[in-house]
Amino acid sequence: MRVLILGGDGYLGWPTAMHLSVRGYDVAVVDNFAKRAWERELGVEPLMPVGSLEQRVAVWQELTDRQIRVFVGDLTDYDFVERTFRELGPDAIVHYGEQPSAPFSMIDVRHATYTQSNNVVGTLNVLFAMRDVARDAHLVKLGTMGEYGTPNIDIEEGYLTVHHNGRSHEFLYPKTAGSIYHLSKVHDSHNIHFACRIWGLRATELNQGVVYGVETDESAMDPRLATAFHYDEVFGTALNRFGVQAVVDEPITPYGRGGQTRGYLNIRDTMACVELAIGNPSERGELRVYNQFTEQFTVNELAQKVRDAARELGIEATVVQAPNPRVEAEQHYYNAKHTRLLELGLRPNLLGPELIRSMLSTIGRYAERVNRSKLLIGVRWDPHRREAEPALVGSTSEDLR
Ligand code: USQ
Repeated sequence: MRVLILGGDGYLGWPTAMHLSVRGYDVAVVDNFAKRAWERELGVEPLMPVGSLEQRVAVWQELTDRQIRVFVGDLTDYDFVERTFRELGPDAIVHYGEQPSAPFSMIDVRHATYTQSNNVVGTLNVLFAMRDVARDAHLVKLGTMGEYGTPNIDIEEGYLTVHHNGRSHEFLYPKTAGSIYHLSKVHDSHNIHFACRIWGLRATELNQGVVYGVETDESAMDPRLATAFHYDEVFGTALNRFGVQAVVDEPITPYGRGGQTRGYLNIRDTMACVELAIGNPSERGELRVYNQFTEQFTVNELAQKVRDAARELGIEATVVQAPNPRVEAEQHYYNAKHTRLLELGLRPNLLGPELIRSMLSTIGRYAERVNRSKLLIGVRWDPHRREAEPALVGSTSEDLR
């Protein structure tokens, strides 16, 4: 089976390429290395040194004798997208090729418009190229749980049936996204739904929660296969940041009241979910939606888990309730369904103390590389809002509940 991974140089794209390649899929990747340019712009770097895509592909071939083909180009260039799809004839297209950071999209108007045009136009090009030269391919698109926001009702997997004046209709679940980035994915969802309804394309959207983890089985085979793990405010996500903060003796920073609840999953489970989606393609004309996470936590709970695991390694981490740079609900109802991937056979790697300790130990090997000045960069959702004063909490477990 021929799989084309869009965004194959990224935190998830590269491990997915290796994961599928070693399992016998014929894998090709597309990337324009935009993420590396954004890193240079912000002066941030992944925790582990990450070789160029060409170097990593060469190391992979040396170790496994398996080839991963590379196409360098930009998804916002329609001719490139169509040419690549025509040349490769993919059975499945795994689409990670987007600007993935909420804070990046909120820096200013330039970053906001860039994020939406890059993500929405790139995905539209993918849909039109599928329509014209890869009609049978199955699109596996990385969506996000953040599309739904934090509504005061249960979150279903993709759709909601609305009963109104004696009639009912099934709609895409209403979206109340919390950043310009998350909104770009909402717009993608509507465009993909349209392409399935009108052109009969087949697609699966994986509405993923926050991913954590330093490595996968394949990236751990050799340091030269490492993936781009970030801890900075813009590209680092909650648990990954908390782990680095604990190791380098910087305060762990749940924002605001810390009751923000999100779905989380291990990077190894991302690989498994994508493989399950590829192996079970949707029908023609169907957009299937899976909520892709395995557990839900508040950020205070995560901070506490990291602090407790660090203590077992002899690290006394502190937790500081940092002023929230975002505008978001800090205490809210959250009950998101996530049964469909489990029904397909997903066996989750849950977040236990041993896993956090092993993450902290791996991070510890690279502690010298941490640039503390990038832990807080200062992107704010609304620069006109007054900040609350930071308060120190966290001396007891009770404080963090
Ligand atoms: N948070 C803290 N302290 C920090 C960093 C984050 O309290 O130091 C909080 C945020 O305010 C937020 C929550 O943790 O309430 C999650 O933030 P995050 O930075 O871990 O994740 P987010 O911005 O939502 O985005 C990440 C990925 C994105 C993906 C999304 C899935 O960058 O690509 O779509 O997770 S989800 O969150 O389910 O929408």
